Formats: sequence, C-alpha cells, structure tokens
Amino acid sequence: MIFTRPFQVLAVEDSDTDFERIRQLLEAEARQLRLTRATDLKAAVQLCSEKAFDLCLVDYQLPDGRGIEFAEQVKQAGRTVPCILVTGLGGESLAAEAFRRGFYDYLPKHELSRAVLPRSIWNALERARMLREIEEATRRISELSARDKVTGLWNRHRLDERLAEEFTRSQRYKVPVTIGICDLDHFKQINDSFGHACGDSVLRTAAELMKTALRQTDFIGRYGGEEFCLVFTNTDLADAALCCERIRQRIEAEKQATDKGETFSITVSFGLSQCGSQHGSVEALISDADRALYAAKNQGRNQVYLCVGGSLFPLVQAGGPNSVPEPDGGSLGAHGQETTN
Ligand code: GH3
Ligand code: MG
Ligand code: MG
Repeated sequence: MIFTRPFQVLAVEDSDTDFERIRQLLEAEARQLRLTRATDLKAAVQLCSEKAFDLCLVDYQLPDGRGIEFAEQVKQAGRTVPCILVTGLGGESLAAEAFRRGFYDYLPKHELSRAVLPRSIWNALERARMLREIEEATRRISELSARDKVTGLWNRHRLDERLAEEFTRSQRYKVPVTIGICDLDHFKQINDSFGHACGDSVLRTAAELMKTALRQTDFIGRYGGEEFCLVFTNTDLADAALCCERIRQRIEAEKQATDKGETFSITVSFGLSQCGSQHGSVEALISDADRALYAAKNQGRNQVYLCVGGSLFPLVQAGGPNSVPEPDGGSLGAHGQETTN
C-alpha cells in the first residue's frame, strides 16, 4: 500500500489495559497509523461525526452498549467508517453477526499479536480503498453514460428516460408539460467556415445559454447533432414559448468568436408542442414539436413555431408582448399564418 498521509484509527475501548495493549501492538506502525481513543459508544460516534477516521477498532462490550451496533450509529450520524470488532467474548455466532453488520474483521482479544492486528488493519484499509475506487468508477460510468461529451448536457439516452417519465406524469395527473426542440440555423456553415472545433464551442455556448435560462425543474438534453430538446415541466405552451423566445433572442445577441478573434453570431429555430390527450406516445409529442421546427425552418429560421391542436403557428409579436394562438387559431398576430408542412 502506498501512503500519502498517516491513517487515522479510532480505538473504542473502555479498558485502559486493553487499550494500552493495542497501542503497544501497533507501536511499529505508529508513523502510518495515528491512534485516537474513545471510551464509550457515545463519545466515539461524536468523534466520528467531527472527524473522518479511516478505521475504527471497536470493543464488543462498552459501558453504554454493544460495540457491534457502532457502525449503524455512525451511519445514522451521516458517516461511514470501516470497523473491526475486537472482543474478549463471543465465538462464531458473534463473528457471523459482525460480518453481517458490515464489520471488516472480527478479532478475539486473546489472538491479538504484533502480526495479527496490523495485518487485519491493513487488509481493512486496502478493502476500504478498493471499495471507494469502485464507487467512484461506478459514479463516473453512470455520469458518462448520461452526459453528452461536447456540451455536458444529458445525452439522448438520459433525456428519453426523463421525458418518458414526464410524459406519463402529464398524462396521468393532467399537469401541463411542454417540449421544445431547438436546432441551430445553418450550423454546417459554421463548421465549414471556422472549423469543427469552433462549431463545438458554439454548441457549448448555446447549451450553456439554454441551460441557464431554464428553471431548476425544467431539463434539457442534446437531442442530436445540433439539436437540443428542452422539457418544461408544469408549464403550458404559452409560458414555454416565451421562454424559448427569450433564449432565441439571447443566442442571436451573443457574440461568438473564433480562436483567430473573428466574431460572428448565430441564430436558432424552435418547434414546440404541449403534451395532451391526443398524444398517444412520447413519439407523437416529439413528432408535433418536430413538425413545428420544420415550419420554423421553412418560414425563414430564427423563430419559434408552435404546434397547437395539430396545426402549426409562429409565435408572433403583435406590436407588444408575444402572443400565443389559442387552439382554434384565434389570436394569430400580424404575420400569423398557418403552416401545414
Ligand atoms: P439548418 O438551418 O437547416 O438546420 O441547417 P444546418 O446547417 O444547421 O443543418 P444540417 O443538418 O445540414 O447540418 C448540421 C451540421 O451539424 C452538420 C454536422 O457536421 C454538424 N454537427 C453535428 N454534430 C456536431 C458536433 O458535435 N460538433 C460540430 N462541430 N458539428 C456538428
Ligand atoms: Mg441546424
Ligand atoms: Mg439539425
């Protein structure tokens, strides 16, 4: 084992004689193992909640309870610590109980020696280190499998999972959920003019702008190449459309720069659809938002289009605040015209 620091070991032992024996048996390891003592469970749990110990050597019989319950008590205090049960009593059934309760080892006091005690401690520390590595690797794997590498947003896989949950929730409890699909306009030209790395940087900037514009309860993922899917929970079409319009304006206003210092700006198009009883599946909901997006593209890009009751409308600014058409098409603004592609 390679040490980067001394390990902190807490001995929970009420007997002065037994503690002194443990200290002597570990004398040769004193530089790598720093020993602290607690004489009852309460003090030991308190110490563990104040300081991160690497290992606890716990006596079985303590003035205020059974040492075998120590690990659970520490856990309740919000910590986990590897523990070894050191006992003058007991036999196989106690050993079995100790292992069942997560103790790393069980050591009868009469068997302790300069060989046995350090070996058990090093084994426990090594096992704890491996467990931490496995936990960290598992966390990284699940993070990587959920995230898109370029933007750091959720990837399609994770997005589909969450969207399916929200869709079901919306259908069951009749809460409004609106989705928006956003596609960067003429993005291929950016790659062609300024290079792929610049394209990646534009994707990151757009992703960041969108993410920061959303509420905590909304979510966003990278849907495809330069397409993003925004999911507005507990939000109807009108509110989601205004949010998308704000994002559209912010992205248009944002100055993008190449690594040579050239500046340019980009625009995005949005297609929106609110989850409703007419949507038999998530795919049907996405298909409506997609149709609205294609309408936004066909009608000149850099705008927000909505699918309302199966028909497609632009979000219009009729000389004032943006307005969203009613399902019957009642409040179309100046250039409001139905698109049917
Ligand atoms: P439109 O306005 O119709 O959406 O035009 P567009 O050029 O954005 O659409 P098109 O689908 O023709 O091109 C999308 C481009 O996105 C092509 C592809 O090379 C680029 N792209 C996809 N994923 C990435 C990526 O991860 N990084 C970069 N830099 N480019 C990407
Ligand atoms: Mg595009
Ligand atoms: Mg595209």
